[in-house]
Amino acid sequence: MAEKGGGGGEEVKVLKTWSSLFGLRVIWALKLKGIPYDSIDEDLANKSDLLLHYNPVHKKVPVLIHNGKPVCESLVILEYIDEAWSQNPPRLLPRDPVQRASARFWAKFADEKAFQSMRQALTNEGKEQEEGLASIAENLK
Ligand SMILES: N[C@@H](CCC(=O)N[C@@H](CS)C(=O)NCC(=O)O)C(=O)O
Repeated sequence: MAEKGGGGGEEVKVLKTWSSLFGLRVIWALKLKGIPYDSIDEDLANKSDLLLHYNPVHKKVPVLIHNGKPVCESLVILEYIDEAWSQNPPRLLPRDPVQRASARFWAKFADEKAFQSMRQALTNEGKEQEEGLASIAENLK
C-alpha cells in the first residue's frame, strides 16, 4: 500500500512496514525535516522485487530511495537524511563531535541491547521472559 507524502522536486520513497520501529524512525526524521516522501508498505512474508533489489544484503525494511539511489539500515538512513537535507532544520545529530559520538553510542545501545531485551521479554514466557525483563530494568538504569 502506498501513502502519498506530498510534492517537491526530489523523489523520496521509503520501503517500510506499518509495525516496524526502524521504519518509523525514518518517517519521523522525514516529517521533522519537512521532507515530502512516498511510503510503500512491504509484506515481509512476501518481499517485493523492489525490496530485494534495493536491499539485497539484508532484505530488510526500512530502505530509503532518494532519486533512485537506495540507503539501507535505519541509523545510516537518519545520518544520510541529516547530511542530504542539512539545510532543513532541525539537525538530528548534534554539531559537537563528542555529543555526536555520544548520540551514536546510545543509538547503538538501544538497537543492540535495549531492543533485544524487549524482544526477549515480549516473545518468551517463564524464565526467558523474566531474564528479558531483568535485562530491560538494567538497561533503563
Ligand atoms: N538494523 C536494521 C533492522 C531492520 C529490521 O530488523 N527490519 C525488520 C522489520 S522490523 C525486517 O525487515 N525483517 C525482515 C527479515 O528479517 O527478513 C535497521 O536498523 O534498519
